[in-house]
Amino acid sequence: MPKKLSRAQIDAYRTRGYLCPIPGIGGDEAARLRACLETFEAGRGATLGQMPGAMRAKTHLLFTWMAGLVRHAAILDAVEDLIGPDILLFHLTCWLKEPGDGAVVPWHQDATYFALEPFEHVTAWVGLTDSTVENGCVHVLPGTHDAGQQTHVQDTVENNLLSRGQSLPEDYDTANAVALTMAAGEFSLHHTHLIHRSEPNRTAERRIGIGISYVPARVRHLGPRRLSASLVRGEDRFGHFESEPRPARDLDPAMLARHADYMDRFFHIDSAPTAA
Ligand SMILES: O=C(O)CCC(=O)C(=O)O
Repeated sequence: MPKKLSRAQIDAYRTRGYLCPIPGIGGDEAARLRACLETFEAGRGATLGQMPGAMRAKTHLLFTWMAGLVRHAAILDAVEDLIGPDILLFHLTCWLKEPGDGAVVPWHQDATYFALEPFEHVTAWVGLTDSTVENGCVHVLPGTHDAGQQTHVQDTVENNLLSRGQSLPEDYDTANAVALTMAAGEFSLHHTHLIHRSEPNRTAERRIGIGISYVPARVRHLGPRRLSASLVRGEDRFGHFESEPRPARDLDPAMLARHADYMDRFFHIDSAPTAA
């Protein structure tokens, strides 16, 4: 018996490779989490401002409020319906798009960045603001996950938010694309092979989404380094990853050191899979 999704939604995910929008943490909780993020940013002062780049990844290790979000039942129940009860958080990215910053995300598949197998990783993208076509929401190409891993090239697009810049060379027909619009507090789910991108924020407000990459505990990383992951539900009977602790307080020096270590391991992944 599924915990949150209907059988029709589960079938739709298998066929189209995504679901959106899904009721999630709610607008009030999204506003609270946004305020946590922006209080931290304000504390850095006007010149430093925004969340620094290195803290936008694996942010669940640095802040208790982010550690709570990634374990929220409204998200995990849906993820469990797709990948089962033993769930690891493999990676997290804060996708911040400021008004006028021109930031884009070119066409890509998440699997390119992760070198995991089997290809069961699912990304939950949680809106802390509304996500609209105007403010640069994610667009997906339905069904493209079925074709497996595609060859990416090193991208030269300016203002590319992708960490390693690998993207798909093809200019896909956007007539087939679906805009994943949602209200703050809702979320989407997409498959690791689903082709997607996002355009610049053309509004006067920032757009904030938290991309949370979940895998079943049976999934392995293919590279030579031992990577880390957080057990967020169930049991890890495989031990394929070093277990990340949950932060007890914000910006704990011990967790900052662990974060730096785990980030270093993650950003040295160099073995993108070539074929599914
Ligand atoms: O938030 C965005 O604009 C892009 C998100 C994305 O590419 C992802 O979650 O995989």
